[in-house]
Amino acid sequence: MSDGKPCLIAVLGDQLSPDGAALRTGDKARDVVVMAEVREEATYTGHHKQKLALTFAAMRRFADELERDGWRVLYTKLTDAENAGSLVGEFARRAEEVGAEEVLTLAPGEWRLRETFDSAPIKIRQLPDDRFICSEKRFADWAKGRKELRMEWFYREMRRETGLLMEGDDPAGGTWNYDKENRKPAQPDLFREPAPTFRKDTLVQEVLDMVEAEFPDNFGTLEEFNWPVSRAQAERALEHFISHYLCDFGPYQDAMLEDDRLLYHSLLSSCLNLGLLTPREVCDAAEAAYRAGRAPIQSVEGFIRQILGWREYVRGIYFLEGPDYTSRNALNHKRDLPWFYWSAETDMACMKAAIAQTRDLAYAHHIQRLMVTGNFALLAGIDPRQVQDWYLAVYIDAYEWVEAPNTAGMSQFADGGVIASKPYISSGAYIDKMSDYCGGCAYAVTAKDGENSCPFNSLYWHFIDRHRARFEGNARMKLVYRNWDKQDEATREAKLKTAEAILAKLDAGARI
Ligand code: FAD
Ligand code: DLZ
Ligand code: SF4
Repeated sequence: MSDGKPCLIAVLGDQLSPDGAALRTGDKARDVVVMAEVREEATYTGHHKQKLALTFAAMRRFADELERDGWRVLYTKLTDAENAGSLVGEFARRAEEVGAEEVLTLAPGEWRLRETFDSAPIKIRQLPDDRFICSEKRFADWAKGRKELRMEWFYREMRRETGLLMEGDDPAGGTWNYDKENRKPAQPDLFREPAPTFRKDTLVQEVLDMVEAEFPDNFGTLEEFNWPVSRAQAERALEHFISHYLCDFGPYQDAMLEDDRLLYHSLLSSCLNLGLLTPREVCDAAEAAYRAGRAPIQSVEGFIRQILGWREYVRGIYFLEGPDYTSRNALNHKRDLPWFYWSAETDMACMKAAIAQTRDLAYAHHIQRLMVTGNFALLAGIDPRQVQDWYLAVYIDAYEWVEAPNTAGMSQFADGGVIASKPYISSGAYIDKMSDYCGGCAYAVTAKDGENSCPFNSLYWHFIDRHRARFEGNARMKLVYRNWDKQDEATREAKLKTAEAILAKLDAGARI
């Protein structure tokens, strides 16, 4: 890079941050930015149509912004005739065009691409992605020598290190974690400020049309597309969340309502994952609301924990555990993913609601992902690779570094307990407590067995029974096994028989 030759600075579709290390290192007067919409990235999974549209629209907008900022940008659109079809192919083509010998980029958020870049015929220098609060090295240092990794301990260290929500050496409000005060069910609130809307200008409309034309069979619909595609729109989304929803975020973050698909969630994950917002500025904005007395500690702490804690933690785990993480299957689950995950054609009201909103919005909130669709897949023994493929495809914010640990680890226990100390499973009672789905369901949540009983009820005990050897000794599950063993044999038999019938229906591709 020093002999006067230009360097190519590659900005990938989820690296849309003007102050990432690659752009910071580059020289506007000499270097050239390369950005490319390519089939290889558009098809490594069956991305939701809205995810494709958001990626391409945000990339185009960011390229415009870089040009306005004085960069020379070589941008390839998906349908350009000369498009090489892959990132490495485009880098090579552009390098030849400008006489560059080296490509500089932020290390991608996926092992797949890191390995591809390492073995590319052109030299690609991958700089550590410094858009996170905790670097990969920092996480590895923290993890070194620990017998067990737990998010809570990591999170407290991050609080101390960043000073976020700290009063000297103590946590603000006197407690590190306010989860116990949260977890409330919600009621519909007709007076709540509506979610912000983002104008579909010509650029966005062009991309939406292109996605519909090029990917007509991909999962999802585009009608309700309403995602921030630029830094300015992302700032507006953040501001709106802080002003109108943060206050109630904590208590209702686990709640689910049939007619309120978003509740008090921020919908900021796509902005964060694309790089339109930094995690630090989002945490700072939430903390400022607390300090100004505009939001209570339990909401602000709950929100900051998701970003400073969970988001940084799962990324650390993904890169610490290595490329084989996604192929683990600790529970030896082998069943195929039921077709209704793609069609929403099921009589289970909770599953139907979560999948239908996923199709229409490319969004479902954490508890829908974990305790509805994830819970069902785990109880039913679905192959975790297929479950991961689904989560990677269907959500607006899906990138492997964050999707895989959440799905394989937190949701499916496929990593054998690296992320979760016990499986996240529940019967229908939890869903009934946290949502209003069960009232309108074809199944009876109070029925424990029989054809009309809630499938989560019998599948729950089937899971407990079939995984006794693994979980019986887990201190956090002792009570559950005691409860199972207390039930008389006929009751247990009836539950297991009901579960077997449901699993047989799944295997036969029948509707449930
Ligand atoms: P909010 O509820 O408003 O939370 C605020 C922010 O905290 C989010 O924007 C997100 O950046 C962060 N956050 C919250 N929970 C997590 C978490 N568990 N891990 C990482 N960050 C978190 N999140 C993704 O960004 N991409 C994924 O591909 C993804 N896949 C998931 C798969 C499963 C099975 C599960 C259970 C969770 C997954 N999550 C994923 C985490 C979480 O569900 C989403 O981040 C969240 O629902 C996004 O909506 P929001 O922006 O409204 O979040
Ligand atoms: C997700 C995505 C898609 C759909 N398309 C592109 C693309 O055409 N060009 C690009 O540079 N990046 C794209 N991306 C984002 C990459 O897949 C992402 O950088 C990796 O998944 C690593 O996180
Ligand atoms: Fe879901 Fe069971 Fe409730 Fe139906 S009864 S909505 S399947 S939890």
